[in-house]
Amino acid sequence: MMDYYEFDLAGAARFADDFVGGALSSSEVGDGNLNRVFRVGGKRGSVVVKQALPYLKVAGADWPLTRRRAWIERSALEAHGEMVPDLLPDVIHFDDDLSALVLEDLHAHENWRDLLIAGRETPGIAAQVGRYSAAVLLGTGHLATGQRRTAMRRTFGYSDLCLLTETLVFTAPFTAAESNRVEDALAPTVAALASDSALRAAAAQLRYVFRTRNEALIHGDLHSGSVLVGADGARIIDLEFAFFGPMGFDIGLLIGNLALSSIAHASNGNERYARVVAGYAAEFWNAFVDESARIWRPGEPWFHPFIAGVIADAARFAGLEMIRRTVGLAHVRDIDSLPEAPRLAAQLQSVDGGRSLVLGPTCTTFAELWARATRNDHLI
Ligand code: ADP
Ligand code: SR1
Ligand code: MG
Repeated sequence: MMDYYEFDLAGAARFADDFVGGALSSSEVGDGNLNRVFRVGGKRGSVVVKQALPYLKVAGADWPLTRRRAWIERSALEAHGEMVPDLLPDVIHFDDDLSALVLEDLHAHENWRDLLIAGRETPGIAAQVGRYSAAVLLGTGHLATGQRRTAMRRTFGYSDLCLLTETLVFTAPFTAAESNRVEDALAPTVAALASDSALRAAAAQLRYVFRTRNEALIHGDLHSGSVLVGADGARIIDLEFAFFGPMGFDIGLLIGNLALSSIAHASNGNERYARVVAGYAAEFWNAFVDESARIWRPGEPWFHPFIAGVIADAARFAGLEMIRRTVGLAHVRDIDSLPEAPRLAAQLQSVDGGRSLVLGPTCTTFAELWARATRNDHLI
């Protein structure tokens, strides 16, 4: 039993010493919102050390947050790794007392969000993320054997991280909460959100779906920043929000983040790349459908209704994600990094597109979802 302490560079190096054949270098690589992430190099290569802090890093010590998330991340990496080992980093070591993981260092990989912001092409990545989603959602969902699924459901209960999502995704953006970060020019828009009783009711209803629909072991935070991209393809990281929840949440978050990227590029005059991102979103969805069809159990006659249910849910969750990433606590750099005029245009369009997804008629196809999200049906 080792008492918890927060790593500094030297602490991370000591912790990883055995896994690199003697640590020679240590640096901080994490730009994440929640945890500290270090790279430790030694005679036998390098590893990544990810440590959970007892609070939300981006908000500081005033916002306590359970360190149990490190255990959830390790366990979810193992569970999802059984289905798609090629798409996840290896877990080399885990220390529950120190809430720290030693992970395979994906040093030759770049963050997908960074690549999208830079307007770089990432062929095949969206399809791999779609394959990941189908494999893990169907593999831990209704296609998993009864006993295994029951055991997993016991392991991955509704965590404090889910409560954080309830606050940041489903509640704060619609209640003018203090934690929101809003540009002055958007203040009237945010006031309108808070007095939009239909929207507030829809967000509360979706929060109920998030709480109660235990469909599969979802990633729980599947945005473009949770995907690393290398010459050998995609790796999905950051599984600390994993729990048994609605499949459409993962699908909606990913598509919602791609919609924000596409809107950002279109607002900034880069219509060509906005179309490229629209293509990635379609590729992600199509790969999800194709892989789901491949692993669907023969004899189950309801594949099409299943897919229709996923896209309908995904559209609603994508709408919430687009709104909260614009006026909530956790913004996206895709939009925040733009010059003022295109930034404000992109923010307004994101709130507008998000609202239309949350409140509009049920989406039955991906094309409908994308057209409503981006108000740009010519992009696909
Ligand atoms: P947080 O949970 O704090 O958001 P992440 O797991 O998203 O942390 O990691 C933050 C950043 O650290 C990633 O965007 C990436 O740059 C880097 N990182 C995380 N895991 C690895 C890894 N296995 N290999 C290389 N870099 C990594
Ligand atoms: C404000 S930090 C919290 C957010 O970062 C994580 O990646 C999740 O998206 C969470 O909502
Ligand atoms: Mg995280």
